[in-house]
Amino acid sequence: MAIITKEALKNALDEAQRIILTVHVHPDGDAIGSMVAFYEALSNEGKEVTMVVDDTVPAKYSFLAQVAHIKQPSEVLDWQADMLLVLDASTFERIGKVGSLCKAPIFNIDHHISNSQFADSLYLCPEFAATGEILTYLCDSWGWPITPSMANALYMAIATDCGFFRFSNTTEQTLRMGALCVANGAQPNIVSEHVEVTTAARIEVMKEALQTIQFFKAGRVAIIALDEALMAKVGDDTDGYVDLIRNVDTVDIAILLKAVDAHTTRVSLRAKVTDVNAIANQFGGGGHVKAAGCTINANIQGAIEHLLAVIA
Ligand SMILES: [Mn+2]
Repeated sequence: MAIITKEALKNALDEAQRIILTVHVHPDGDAIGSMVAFYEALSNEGKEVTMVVDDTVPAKYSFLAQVAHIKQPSEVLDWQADMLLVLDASTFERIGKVGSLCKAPIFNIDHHISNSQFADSLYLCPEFAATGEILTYLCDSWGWPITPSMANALYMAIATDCGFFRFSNTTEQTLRMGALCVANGAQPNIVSEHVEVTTAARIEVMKEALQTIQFFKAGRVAIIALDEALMAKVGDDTDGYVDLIRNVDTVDIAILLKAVDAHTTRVSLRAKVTDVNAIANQFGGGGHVKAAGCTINANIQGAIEHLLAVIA
């Protein structure tokens, strides 16, 4: 493993002809926006690029033209490449089957402080709010044109990872990179309309989810729990649930629990003050200081007990 500079990354990209691009499973706005934007940028540089994700891509991202080119692993006919470029994923496991199917040298561009340094070459910027912010910065500093469709994708990537410029990871540079996207043709209202779209059915599920909210530790910790029955109605799109509790005045740590089965619970942690990356680390997970995730081998009630035991 080597930590590389942006110059070394540029040299490696210049030399590579065939590049396979991938992102983490359960792809979010940053993962998808970053991947389609860099797909276009690398294609414009004359590269032969394949995008692959070992998961379904949520339909709300399909307004971005290049999303139609994203393949499932079973659709990739040729895994030979000069480079497997992994965006926004912090561990080898997070790229699913792609990691075993592609044997090319792994390059990783990421912003997770918990990055496990799994790649052969890592370009890591933990102070950046989004992988999309890194890519906007790279395109700008390398003089790579940012087309209107790239700008929309990069804007979506940045905006979705910083709560549309509201979270603590939003820096002066985050706003500058967002502004650069808009200067190059990104349409913030169009991105918001697609990404924040909801349905009447989803609001009905949210009504049920609201009933599960519990407060602990004098209101500093709030938990919203989606049991197996609710998860079946929610599907993969669990965006927005943690937002129902994170803005409560007394709440520091907002936790979304998602039942996978009777013995497994996925946990999303958001904080105003506490280092939730450290909490997630205790269960083998991680992420960012103010936003992290993990999986606990227990049912929802068990997960609540485990979490409350490690939260001061
Ligand atoms: Mn990200």
